[in-house]
Amino acid sequence: MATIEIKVPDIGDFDEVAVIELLVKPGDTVKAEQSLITVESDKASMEIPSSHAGVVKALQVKLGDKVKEGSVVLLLDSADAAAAAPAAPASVPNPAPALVESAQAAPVSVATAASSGPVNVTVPDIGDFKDVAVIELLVKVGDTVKAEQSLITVESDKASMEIPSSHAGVVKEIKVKVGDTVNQGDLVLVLEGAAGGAAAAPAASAPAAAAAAAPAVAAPAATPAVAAAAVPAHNPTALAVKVPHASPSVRKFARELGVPLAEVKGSGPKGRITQADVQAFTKAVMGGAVQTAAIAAAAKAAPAAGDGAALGLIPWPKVDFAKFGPIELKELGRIKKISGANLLRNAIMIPAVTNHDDADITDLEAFRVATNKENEKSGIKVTMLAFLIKACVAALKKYPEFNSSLDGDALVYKNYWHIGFAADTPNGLMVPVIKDADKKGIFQISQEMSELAKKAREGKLSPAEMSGATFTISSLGGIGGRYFTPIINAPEVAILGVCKSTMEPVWDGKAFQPRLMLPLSLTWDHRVIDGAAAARFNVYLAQILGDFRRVML
Ligand code: CAO
Repeated sequence: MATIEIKVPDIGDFDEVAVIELLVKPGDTVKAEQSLITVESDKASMEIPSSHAGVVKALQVKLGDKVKEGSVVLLLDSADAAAAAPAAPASVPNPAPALVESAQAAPVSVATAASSGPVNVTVPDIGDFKDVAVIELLVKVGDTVKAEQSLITVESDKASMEIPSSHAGVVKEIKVKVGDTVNQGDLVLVLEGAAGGAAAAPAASAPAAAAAAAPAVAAPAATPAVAAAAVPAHNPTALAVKVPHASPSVRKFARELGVPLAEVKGSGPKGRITQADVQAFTKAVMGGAVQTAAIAAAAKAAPAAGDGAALGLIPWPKVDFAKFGPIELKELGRIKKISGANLLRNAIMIPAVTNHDDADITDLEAFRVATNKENEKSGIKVTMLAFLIKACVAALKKYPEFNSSLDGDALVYKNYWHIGFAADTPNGLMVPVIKDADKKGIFQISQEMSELAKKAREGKLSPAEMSGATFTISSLGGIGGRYFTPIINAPEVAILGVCKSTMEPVWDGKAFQPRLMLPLSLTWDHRVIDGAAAARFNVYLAQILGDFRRVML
């Protein structure tokens, strides 16, 4: 074990960048390549990774410090380092892909300047980054842009950066969309009437037609200061208000929760959005103190009765009910409004089919009752739903398309099994999620389910506790009914509805036997799943419920 210094690796031409986030603390165990701190320039943020695995001994930087290549970030007790370089605690190899954010500094293709014809704006030299995802479009067709004005934001797993325009002009065509991946040289957009000239050549602002035919050549990287000096006209402020200012990890966190960053108020330096800001925003939304623009729009677009105009339908009947008898008007609750908008979208957009079946749970129910009796003192009550969750995981593993989501023309197969369950609450329907149900036993699932259901009823579920489901079960077993047609919880592709089990006479080939039968209703997305697959899924599920030992096969 040796104590080594972890230093800021090559970060390109940045002279000094500010430390805006500490991602580890003394005592933390870190892996090689794990991000340690986030640093930020005026247009990009990046995470500085560890070159070795080990335990953090002491941080050598604090928030607000300026660092550059070679600055010591922290001291790490590392067994790796001892093995690799026992006598050299000082310098460590350059980790990770060099986190060079050269985009805003070296964007400039010294190319067509004062041409009035179209100009192709391409992705400049972005250092070692490959296949970075476009996460924001900052301009639209018809916008007038200045040279150096940011056009799109791209993001890798460790850095986000804005890609600036090499010319001034009017946006004629945008060649990328959110979700695309781009590399150096890829076409971003086409500008027309590029009268401002290339950004790195402000002197050419007087028409320099001679440059018009020159091929695009990426200019050498300049520091942000140089870039700024070269483009005095560059004015990031108007843009900065529009672009949420957050580190890649915070952006990722917000995306996972579905939080619109543009609506979050940043409390960090220069209005930067922190993870705590995103959490506070989510809490405020869940508590009803804040409404996101999307929710407000959805609630407005899909009021309780929905007017159907957007779908070209005839208007919803307007009836003066008071004419026929006494009435009382009560505004729908917030959860009902939100779930209503979601249910309407899912019902309309998904070509859904429901298969009904029965499972013989006579033996399983006897086992459940005996188990509860044996474990009376544990305080954990096992209900049929816990077995159903486990049985569904087995069926989802056998038929993985039921555990997938549609992404355009592609299917995303998920190698995790998080099962949502519909919970009836005084405020409306909530769907808490049992995460990694495949790794949990029946007792653990039962206990988590009862805790989550309690939280749901008390309105205390966190967004994280309702996110990430890959499949949902809606059980009305405790209430009654025979069959129903549950609505798929998009972007999932199937949902299982369960009703109350009843004793029924079942023919065993010789005689009718009294068997406890559980009604199952599986709704599935016909874009992803075929009828035969759905029938197989149900048959397999019923087989497992009929003989739970099959789960082990
Ligand atoms: N058949 C017969 N009895 C059943 C059963 C079934 N399929 N499922 C549960 N039961 C029994 C339980 O064993 C329990 O009996 P005891 O009180 O005698 O022990 C009783 O019904 C109540 O069970 P429960 O509902 O408390 O527990 P659960 O694990 O089955 O369900 C929860 C938990 C949170 C899913 C449930 O309380 C709930 O909210 N269900 C409604 C879901 C819903 O609204 N779906 C519709 C969505 S579409 O609008």
